[in-house]
Amino acid sequence: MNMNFMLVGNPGVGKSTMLNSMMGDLFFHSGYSPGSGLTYQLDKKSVNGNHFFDTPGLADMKKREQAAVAIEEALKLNGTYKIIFVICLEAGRVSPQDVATIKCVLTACKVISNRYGVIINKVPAGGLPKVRESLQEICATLFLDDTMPPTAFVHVNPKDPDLDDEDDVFAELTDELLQFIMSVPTIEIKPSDVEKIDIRDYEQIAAQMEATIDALKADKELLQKKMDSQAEQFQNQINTLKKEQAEAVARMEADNKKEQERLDAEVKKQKEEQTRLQNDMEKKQKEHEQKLKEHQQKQEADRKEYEQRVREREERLRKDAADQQEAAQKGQEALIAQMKEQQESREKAEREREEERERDAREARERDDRAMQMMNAQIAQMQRSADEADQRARSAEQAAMQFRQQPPQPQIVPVPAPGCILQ
Ligand SMILES: Nc1nc2c(ncn2[C@@H]2O[C@H](COP(=O)(O)OP(=O)(O)OP(=O)(O)O)[C@@H](O)[C@H]2O)c(=O)[nH]1
Ligand SMILES: [Mg+2]
Repeated sequence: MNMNFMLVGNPGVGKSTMLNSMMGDLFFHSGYSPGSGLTYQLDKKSVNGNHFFDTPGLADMKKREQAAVAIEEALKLNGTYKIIFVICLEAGRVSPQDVATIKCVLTACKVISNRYGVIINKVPAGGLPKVRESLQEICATLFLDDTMPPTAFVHVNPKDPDLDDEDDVFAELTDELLQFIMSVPTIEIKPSDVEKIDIRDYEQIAAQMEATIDALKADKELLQKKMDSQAEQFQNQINTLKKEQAEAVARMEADNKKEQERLDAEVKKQKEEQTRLQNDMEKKQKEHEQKLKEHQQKQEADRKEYEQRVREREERLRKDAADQQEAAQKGQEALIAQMKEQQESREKAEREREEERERDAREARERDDRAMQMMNAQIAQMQRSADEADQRARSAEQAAMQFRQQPPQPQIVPVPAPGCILQ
């Protein structure tokens, strides 16, 4: 369940620091701020679905109106609240301003009644035993006003020396404080439950409270009476809460029982469904197994048949291959023989051509030789003819010379017979 945690208190009491501790980190600004409050308007943060509201205090006169609006706004956010007032004692005494603040808020939102908590914060270590001892007396003064329903949920929180006047310092939440916050009663608040916070008489209420507190302190008998009556009220509140708690537990147990019965019925139904499904599944499984077996048998038969076909085909192929190889072998041999034959005929033709060429060459040489011989004979003949001509020329010349020297006497020369050649 989402919870609205709302801390209300006067400036500087440590609300922002405490909210940070509750949320586990520095979400809100905290610090030493003399004069007026550091938180001056409603500040909201959420963690894990829970909402945390930091509100300003009403004691700051200048910002009181703004603070009242902020508190009212936080109360009107609708939901389940844990409302905790944070106060500080002044010299061990309740501050009239703190009482006035609680009174103003409880008056504006009556539905809260006594379902709220009070943390007496920053109690110095030295004063702790005394404060715890006189807690009843402190409560008697705190809830002095009869119009203010007293709460039994009051917690004393010691002062942390590490936080003294520090700014934005984170402090771990102590187990005691956590337990107290968890124990504070919750309250459902609707916006319609919240009236305007009336701050007109704030100072007057505070002054009146101060006077009454002083008077009460002086009148021991009255104080005791107040304490006794409050003790009774606290006891009643605790009894009421216990009763409520017991009723809530009983309601929860009844709801749980109902839920358990519903769940049991659901489980039974589911078990039946499961058994039915299981039976169906087993039946289907068996059918499936049978089908699978048949399928496997068929597959086995198919496989064998296939293997047989493959074997036959392989055999056929092997035979075909052998036949083809043989044919190829023969073809190759025939081709080789043919090539050999062709080669031989080529060589023969070549040889014949060679012989023919040699014969032609020889004949040509013989022809040349004969021609040469004829030529030489002709040259020799011509040489001889030339020599003879030369001889004849020389003879003619000699004869001419001889004729010039001794001209021949005319002689009668017989006429040669026809066909004789003159020399
Ligand atoms: N010693 C000590 N100082 C504390 C404690 N808690 C808060 N402080 C200091 O008190 C001062 C005021 O604290 P806040 O958390 O800012 O108080 P507040 O109530 O948010 O104040 P406003 O926002 O001004 O109204 C800071 O310097 C805190 O460090 C505490 O437990 N011990
Ligand atoms: Mg603050």
